[in-house]
Amino acid sequence: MKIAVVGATGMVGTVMLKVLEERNLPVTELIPVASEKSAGKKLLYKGKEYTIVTLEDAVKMKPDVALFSAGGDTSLEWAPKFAEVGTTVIDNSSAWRMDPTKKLVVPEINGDVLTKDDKIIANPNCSTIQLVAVLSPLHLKYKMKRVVISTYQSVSGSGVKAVQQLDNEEAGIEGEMAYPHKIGRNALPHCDVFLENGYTKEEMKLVKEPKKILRDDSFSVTATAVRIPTAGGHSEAVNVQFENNFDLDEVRTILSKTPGVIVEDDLENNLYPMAINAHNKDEVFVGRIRRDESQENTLNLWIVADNLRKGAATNTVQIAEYLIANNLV
Ligand code: 11C
Repeated sequence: MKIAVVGATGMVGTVMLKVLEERNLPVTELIPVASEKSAGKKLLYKGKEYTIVTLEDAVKMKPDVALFSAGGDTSLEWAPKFAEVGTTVIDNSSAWRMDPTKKLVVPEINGDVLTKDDKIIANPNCSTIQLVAVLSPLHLKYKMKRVVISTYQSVSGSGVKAVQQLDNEEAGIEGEMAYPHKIGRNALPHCDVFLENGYTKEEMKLVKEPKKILRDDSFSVTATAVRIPTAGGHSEAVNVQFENNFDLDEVRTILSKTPGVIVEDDLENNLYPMAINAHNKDEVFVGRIRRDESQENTLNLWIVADNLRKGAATNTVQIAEYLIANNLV
């Protein structure tokens, strides 16, 4: 399998290479792709040196699969060019997610929607992936009516410049600002850009993407997305009202049997999911599982995952694995 990684030197691209290596995909030829500035430089994959190439050269090499993490504009321009030469693109940007002709996939939930004809496949937003990983099995059992989400998102979700801003602030160094305000010792109710309706784009991703992945728009969602000074790992407080009543022990059993989900919920031992523990892990962690006593059939949850792994690189690689395993590529 000839696999290209577009944006190979970026934050998510670097993790994609790591995950590809760890999960041992049948890569016969790796094509690392980056901007003109990085072209010609070398990078290591499984102990072997590979030369970084430009997008133009990569298209000519006709990879079987291209994992894209190079931003929405690059994806809009280049994903169709790869698709034209027969490459299956799995794109980590927001460019294609809500396009009705493209699939938005978390393989454990809706991998079955994929066919050989899907040449551009969208990877959901990080905050969405960890949310639906936990909500999907509960929705199947109890049917969701309304979901209220508050996120606590790490600076790594905003990219290298934001990680640098936090590092600079912690070291007391004046530097370039990625955010309009200080992030250290702060909480910014501002992830991605503001839209006409007063919500941020990140909040609206949480409203729209779960409905597409779960193939159901009968439930309603509202969200507030907040950036906090954690280096990696997004956390979410989730309040979910179901049509049907539930039993808390049954909820725990369902979640503990869900592939890719780990229940951490032992109050006596102060065990609950934390960003610091989710770092470098591929699973989604859920805890603080409790009944909302103010409203019937309603559950409160705390959901945490490594936003660069299951939230981005790992899910993208898992889509590639699914395609390979089902002879769809
Ligand atoms: C954040 N979720 O943490 C974003 C990062 O739409 O793929 C990923 C943006 C996206 O700000």
